[in-house]
Amino acid sequence: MKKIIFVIFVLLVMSGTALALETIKLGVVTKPGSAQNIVADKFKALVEERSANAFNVKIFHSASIGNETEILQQIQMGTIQMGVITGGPFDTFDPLVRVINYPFLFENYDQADEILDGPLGNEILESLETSGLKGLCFSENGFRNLTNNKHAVRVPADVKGLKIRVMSSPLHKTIWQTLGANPTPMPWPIYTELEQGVIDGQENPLWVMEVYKFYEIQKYMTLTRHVYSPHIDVASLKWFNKLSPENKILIKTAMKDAARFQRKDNRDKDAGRLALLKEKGMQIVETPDIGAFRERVAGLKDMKLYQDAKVHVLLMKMLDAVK
Ligand code: EAX
Repeated sequence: MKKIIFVIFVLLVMSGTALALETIKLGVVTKPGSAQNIVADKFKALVEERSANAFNVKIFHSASIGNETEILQQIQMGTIQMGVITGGPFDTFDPLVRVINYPFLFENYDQADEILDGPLGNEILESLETSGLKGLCFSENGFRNLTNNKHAVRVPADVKGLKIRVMSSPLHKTIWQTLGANPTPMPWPIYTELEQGVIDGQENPLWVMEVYKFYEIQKYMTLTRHVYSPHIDVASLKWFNKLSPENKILIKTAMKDAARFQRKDNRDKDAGRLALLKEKGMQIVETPDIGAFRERVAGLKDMKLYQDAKVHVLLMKMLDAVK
């Protein structure tokens, strides 16, 4: 009997060594079914499979470990290893990220992919290292659209005085101030604030209106597509630097594959979402006067937000690249 117990003990120790299980904690603020969660779930599946379970990814969702700013701080410190975080809140960590959230920068998905997957996108990912973050790649929230509960918005004048929730980002606040709204920065989620009328509206891609059921509490939507909102998929630089060369490649490749998968998934579902939101009774302005909106915010590039030399140079390169 003693012998059998000893053999089982030895086998357990051996299998434990062979597996060398390492847990990767990954944070997102959104709930299952959201764009960020689709990236996270796919990344988990790929990494666990490709490492034969040497890595185990534990996803903390629905802001259970804090809002996006707080998750980024934990990643910087290395208390959690990874996150799929919306572009907006990076603004206060690294102003260079502001460049990709510039209003009306990208016209379509192809343009966004070409630039973000190219050298200009890479410049932003590399810059994050100064903030202790390893930028792996971009996945997407998508083009952001305005919703509100007061009236239909067709031209910038219709925005005047609307209380709009924005992400914690000086840029997003300035965009809406410039358009004449009354922007309030607030972390995600915001259903209760919309329901109780603390704010009149918000802006987000179509999937948010569906997954978070904003059609129940927001009557009007305008396809403003004012900002293309990527997620930046990041790891703790401290943690990432300690990985073996093979594991660095494993993590980076799995995240890139997950991001590619999610971008396609998001785009494939867009038309169906618009139909669903109409069916649910939202009044949708599909062709607002984009020219007028664009003109109102055209002066942003000359504002203080973009005056840091590095930020300004990159913005000019981006604006040139999308011409
Ligand atoms: O992804 O805070 C935001 O508006 C984000 O877009 C939100 O997390 C949904």
